[in-house]
Amino acid sequence: MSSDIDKESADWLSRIDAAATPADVEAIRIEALGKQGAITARMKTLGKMTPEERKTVGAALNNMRQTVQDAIQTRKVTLEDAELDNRLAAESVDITLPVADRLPGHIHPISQVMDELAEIFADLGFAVKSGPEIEDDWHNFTALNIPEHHPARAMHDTFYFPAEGEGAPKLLRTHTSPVQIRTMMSEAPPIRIIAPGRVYRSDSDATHTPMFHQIEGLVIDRDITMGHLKWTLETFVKAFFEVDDVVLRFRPSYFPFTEPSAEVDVGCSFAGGTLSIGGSGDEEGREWLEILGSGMVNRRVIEMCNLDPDEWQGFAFGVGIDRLAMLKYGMTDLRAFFDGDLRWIRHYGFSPFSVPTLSGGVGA
Ligand code: 2NL
Repeated sequence: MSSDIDKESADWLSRIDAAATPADVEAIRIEALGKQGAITARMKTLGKMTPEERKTVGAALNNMRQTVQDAIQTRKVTLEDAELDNRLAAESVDITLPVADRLPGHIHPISQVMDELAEIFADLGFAVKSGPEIEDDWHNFTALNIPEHHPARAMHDTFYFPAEGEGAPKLLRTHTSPVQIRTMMSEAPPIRIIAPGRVYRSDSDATHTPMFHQIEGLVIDRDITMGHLKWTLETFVKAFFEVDDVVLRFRPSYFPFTEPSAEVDVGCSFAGGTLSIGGSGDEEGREWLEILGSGMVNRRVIEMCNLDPDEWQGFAFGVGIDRLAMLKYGMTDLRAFFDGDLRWIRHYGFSPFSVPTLSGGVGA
């Protein structure tokens, strides 16, 4: 009996040894040790044996079962390892292939220009400030020396919210000046800030959208003069357009919040159908292009912010970001900025991986 079992055991082992794949080994395992397997069947015969027989045959059968089980496990691992080695040897990754064309997304020109402006003014010591887009009448108008029923309010085609009880209704800010007002109210001078952000006016055509972007700058300190304003704007325009021979023209103007006020034009040329910044607009073949409004902060605005206008003065300016982007990067229709057309953003957008944003920086 025992030699019979030894022979059967040897047969299983040689079949296991001859198995060529893990699947072959699995088939043998089912044949031998499965529920209907040959060894399982033989184990079931133990119950009908005498106790003496069971002792010897049982030990031999258990021994066979364990040996076969171990051999199957070992052979399976060996064959699986071999299969993996073959695959690793046969398969290869061609790392010279181009990567799959995943859309990386683009930086919107407005974000790009805002980043460029923040970078330029950071070099000049300005901090970036932001504030609410839903404003109250006082911060948007009154504090800026635009009293109620003043015709200057009509200059801004303001979006008002429905009135809530007493008092003036809330509105969508028409400029980012309220951010500067809030800063003057909450921080002690000296102040050097820029306030970029969305502003709203009820206006819509090829050059006006009801929402657009503005950046305002404000400096409040002792003994600030128009000379500081001129140098700051000149340095900013040179850095932004990356042109050295920039000529600015300060044209007297009126804003309720500045006195004196100046609109600023930059000399440029449209020769060849494209805009190039530089030179004096008074030269042959050149023109003046208005780019921003500015002035010395009206002393009434300083007073309104609880500062003494005899101690603190400053300058301020306001620039349309969308227009700056169009001038620098050559778009012609402002409305396309907000259409969300992927073809437009792929053409005019910027790579999120291209740093730094400016070639030069401020060369002051
Ligand atoms: C324009 C004109 C300007 C300001 C904005 C300003 C802000 C405060 C006080 C005084 Cl808190 N002024 N801002 C000053 C002059 C002009 O913008 O035409 N922007 C496109």
